[in-house]
Amino acid sequence: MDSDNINSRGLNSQPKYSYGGGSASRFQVPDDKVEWIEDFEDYQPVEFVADVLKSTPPPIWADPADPSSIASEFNTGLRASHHGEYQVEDNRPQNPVGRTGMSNRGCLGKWGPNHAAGPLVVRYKPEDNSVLQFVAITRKDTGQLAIPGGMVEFGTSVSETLKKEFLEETQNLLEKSAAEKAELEANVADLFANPTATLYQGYLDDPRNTDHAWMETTVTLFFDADGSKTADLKLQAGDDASQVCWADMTDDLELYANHNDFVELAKNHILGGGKKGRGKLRRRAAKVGDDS
Ligand code: RP5
Repeated sequence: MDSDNINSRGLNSQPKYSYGGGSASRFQVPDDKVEWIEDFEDYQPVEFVADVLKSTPPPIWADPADPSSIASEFNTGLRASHHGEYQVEDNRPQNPVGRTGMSNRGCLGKWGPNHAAGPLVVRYKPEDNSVLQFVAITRKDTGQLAIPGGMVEFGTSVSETLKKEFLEETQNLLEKSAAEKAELEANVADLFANPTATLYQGYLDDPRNTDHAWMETTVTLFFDADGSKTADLKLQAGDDASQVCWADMTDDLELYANHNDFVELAKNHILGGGKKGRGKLRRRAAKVGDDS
């Protein structure tokens, strides 16, 4: 059965999310009780706020603990969802896909949508050009392979975030001198000035999602068809990444969250194949009211 919020309900076979060293469990939500319209009288989500959000004042990237002061901003501007208007109950935005077994924000900074951006940089494998490869990181938090990416901070754009996260996680930009930074930025300028396609914008089945805070992402494809724009890239992990590599885009990849779907979309886009990944994501979008 194709059900939603698999990672968001903690039902995956992936490593359990550690919430910055703390641990948290979720109330078990059966497949047929995910959608809010289904009665679930016994539902008792676990209220959880990670320690990192509890400092006074809260971290710069986080909302106040009490959402009442920002309630008028929900469904507007940077707090809007890609899936249309979400419900707000008792000043808490409601996850548009459904129940997750956890209430409050978990370890996410924002109430409601937490917007991210992920650059999918793809080339043909130099030793075998029947194989596509993408720049993959190993995440420090779960140890899983993933598409690079990060949060779109208020005041920055998706395109800035795509380049910034790529440079920080795959080029270790934060540890470089000013001269080295300038060289690294120049090295990717052409690649990032010419995105191939926006592959996806919307809800992400991320293990950090809760009933009141969830990830949405923009995944952008940068396909270097002749290898010229990535020839000089020297991969070096940094920031949230412990490792970085060119990973073969094989069918048996096991990536963080539902990043596999985006690799599938990229393969279909480049190779003009079937609509497998696209269809799955379309069903998710349809369920939350956006069939684009
Ligand atoms: C994933 O988390 C997104 O796809 C994005 O890559 C990433 C953003 O979170 P951090 O890497 O900043 O934790 O859901």
